[in-house]
Amino acid sequence: KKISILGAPITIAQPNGGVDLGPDAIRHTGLVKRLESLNLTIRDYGNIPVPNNGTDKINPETNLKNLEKVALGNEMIAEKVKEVSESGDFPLILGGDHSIAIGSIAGLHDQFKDLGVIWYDAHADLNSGDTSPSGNIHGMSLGVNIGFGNERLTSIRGKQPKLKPENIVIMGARSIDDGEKELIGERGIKVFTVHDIQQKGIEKVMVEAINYLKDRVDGIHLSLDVDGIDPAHTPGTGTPVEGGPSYRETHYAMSLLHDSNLLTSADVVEVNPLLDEGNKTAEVARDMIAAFLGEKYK
Ligand code: DIR
Ligand code: MN
Ligand code: MN
Ligand code: MN
Repeated sequence: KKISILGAPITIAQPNGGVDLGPDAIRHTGLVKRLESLNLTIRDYGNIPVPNNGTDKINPETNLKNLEKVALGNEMIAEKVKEVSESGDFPLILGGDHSIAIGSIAGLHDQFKDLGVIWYDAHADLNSGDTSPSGNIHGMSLGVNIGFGNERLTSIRGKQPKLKPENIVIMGARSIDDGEKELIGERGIKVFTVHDIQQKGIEKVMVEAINYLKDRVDGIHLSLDVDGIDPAHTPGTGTPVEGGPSYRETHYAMSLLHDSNLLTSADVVEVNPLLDEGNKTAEVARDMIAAFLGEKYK
């Protein structure tokens, strides 16, 4: 299998400087060597030159920050993802903040009309300008993918929604805003909160998610926000939330996802080395990538 690594360093869809350094922090953990040891062929395309000169001002008309530049960056990401995906490679997109999933999933849409998504995150990222408490577009990217939100974003690579709500599974959620809860109910989006993980165990939850998706999708994209994992393991991220699934639970979930043979692409986002303890969060990201690409303990 061939893996294409794309750095997608958007930082202006959230307020903390440093998440633009995420792709290089993950590379510095020896990611490529680790994946080559799994007999994978790796091509690293470097970082996409997205515009990152933003402001922290909310546009009062849209309740959004940096809309045009976030849209331009995501158009660039979408083009590149489309190119590597259509070449037959597995796209591995390193963020950057979680807004980059607007571009990555738009770029996959030509090839995957029924893409399934596992959104592993403390948050649901289903806000829009109408519901967002912050104006930060990284909290809106899953909403944009189902066609909800500002048209400048939902029309990247065409006006059609890029995901069907019934093809989405959110996992690890523990901070969902009121407007997001409403949308989840209205659209019937499947959510496994940390309480579901506590109750059923991570194995049952992941197996349920895979079984739920497998008959209705033509591929599965993992969108792994490192704040989905407990901040004891991933302190280097902008919006940590206590009480997440552990390293061990997440690693096992990633391993089960690999073994499903359904995973076709992934993004790993919100690693911020300026908020980290050493390079710990990037190292955890590397380990999770190795797990969903097939590394085993024995
Ligand atoms: C919050 C935080 N729901 C917002 N979202 C975050 O601003 O929309 N997403 N941090 O990753
Ligand atoms: Mn997120
Ligand atoms: Mn998050
Ligand atoms: Mn494999």
